[in-house]
Amino acid sequence: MSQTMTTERGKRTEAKTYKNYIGGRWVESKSGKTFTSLNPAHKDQVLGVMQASNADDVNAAIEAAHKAFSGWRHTPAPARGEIVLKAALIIEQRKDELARLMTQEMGKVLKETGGDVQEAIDMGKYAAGLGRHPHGETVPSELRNKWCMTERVPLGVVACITPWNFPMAIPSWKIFPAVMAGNTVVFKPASDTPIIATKLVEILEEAGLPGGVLNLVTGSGADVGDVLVKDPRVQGISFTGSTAAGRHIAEIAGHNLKRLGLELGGKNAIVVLDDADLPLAVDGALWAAFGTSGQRCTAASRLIVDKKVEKDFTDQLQERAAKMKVGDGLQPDTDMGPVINEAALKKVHEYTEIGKKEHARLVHGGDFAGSEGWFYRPTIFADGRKDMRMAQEEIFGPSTLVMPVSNLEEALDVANSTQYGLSMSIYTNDLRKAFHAMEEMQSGIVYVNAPTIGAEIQLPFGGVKNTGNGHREAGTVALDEFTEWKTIYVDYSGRLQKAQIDTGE
Ligand code: UN1
Repeated sequence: MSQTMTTERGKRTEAKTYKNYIGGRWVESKSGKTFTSLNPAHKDQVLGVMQASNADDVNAAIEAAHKAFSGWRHTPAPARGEIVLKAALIIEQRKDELARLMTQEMGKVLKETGGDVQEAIDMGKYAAGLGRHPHGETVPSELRNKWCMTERVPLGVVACITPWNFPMAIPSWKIFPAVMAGNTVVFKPASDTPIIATKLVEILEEAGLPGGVLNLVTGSGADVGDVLVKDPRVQGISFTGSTAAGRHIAEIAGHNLKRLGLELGGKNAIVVLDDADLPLAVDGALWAAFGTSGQRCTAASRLIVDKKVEKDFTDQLQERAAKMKVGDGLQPDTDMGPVINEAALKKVHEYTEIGKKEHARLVHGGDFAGSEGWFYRPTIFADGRKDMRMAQEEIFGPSTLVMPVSNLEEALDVANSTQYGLSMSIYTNDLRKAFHAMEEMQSGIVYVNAPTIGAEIQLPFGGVKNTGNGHREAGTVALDEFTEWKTIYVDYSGRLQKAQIDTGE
């Protein structure tokens, strides 16, 4: 089905209509309303028409997930794994096509969208294997003829609410482990990337996931997200997004005592000491500050550099940034794509104004880069101080701040002086300094001689302080967010044995 649309600038275009997926069927929203998914590199290009869902749709999705739970919970975990593995293999086959679509829908360059898709493939393969892993332990009893063990059990219906910046990788961190653990899912993707989310769901359907195990409802946070997290049938929520939205969800989940995994903001720092390999540090800073147009939770928006090398570092960084080509991520010579939408563009520019007012020194960029899409130039400020708003607030765009320091201790103090703690990195050739930083950095992820981005799915991902609430995604702990522990004691002595009181004789 497709629809003729008139875009903002009055152009008429054909766009395909996408539906919700509820109980194994593709259905329209009961609201009768739709919204569009646009290409941030070409504001006039409508990629698809999506369902603007309402509470009725959310209810139907929860109901479907609730109904499917018993059957799915009792499906052997290795059999669940076969389906997830098949999905990973389909994604692998279609990697190029999915990467192209993702570049069109969210803007980052093809190499990076390929990486995003690859992360989903990796996560699918890894999660599928969890189906054959131990899901509990046996533990000795203090009494005779008594058997003690633990088992992981699913939560029930879980809500996966995901952002647009990693529109396949992050849903895969959540959905694959959630279904592997035996949960059923209601998936609410970001409204900027609903088509790529739909593709993921189509692939899981094709891989044989039974109807109702995964349900897709597109629409706004207010109309879909809120209803979803408030419903008592939803036992767990996994959310990645802004700190403000996370706090809002946490208040609701806290009131209802629900399981909640949060992955929120970051203000990640790269520390560069005077003994560092400077070109390597510049390479890392450029990639971490401007990859995905700075729109990663792990992006480096603070570059904390020893004064002895700061000028050299900043000059090299500026030179490299000046060579970057900003444009459509589908073009092979583009280094950096657009930001996601107009609000994001305005916010990035607002921080440029804030930076100037705070007397940070604009070294590069600080301006829009064409009007065809939401483009901004790679922006570098210098002379940063830790009390600046630029040094404290998440910008989520291609803007970074060089902050001079006198030594390692000051660097660590500056690095730790924000409310966030997702990813930090240090460039040094001094082993002692590297280990000291590893110990002192208040951060969920620490890199040595590598930038703040580059997390791999077989390790836990998540942050400390206001970046999260203690949960981690992926890695060996991938199932933690989506399971409860059940502890089981079996007494086969045939008599009453009292723990802590009887001696076990
Ligand atoms: C995110 O920015 O939300 O390490 C996820 C990285 C990626 C994941 C980023 N593998 O930057």
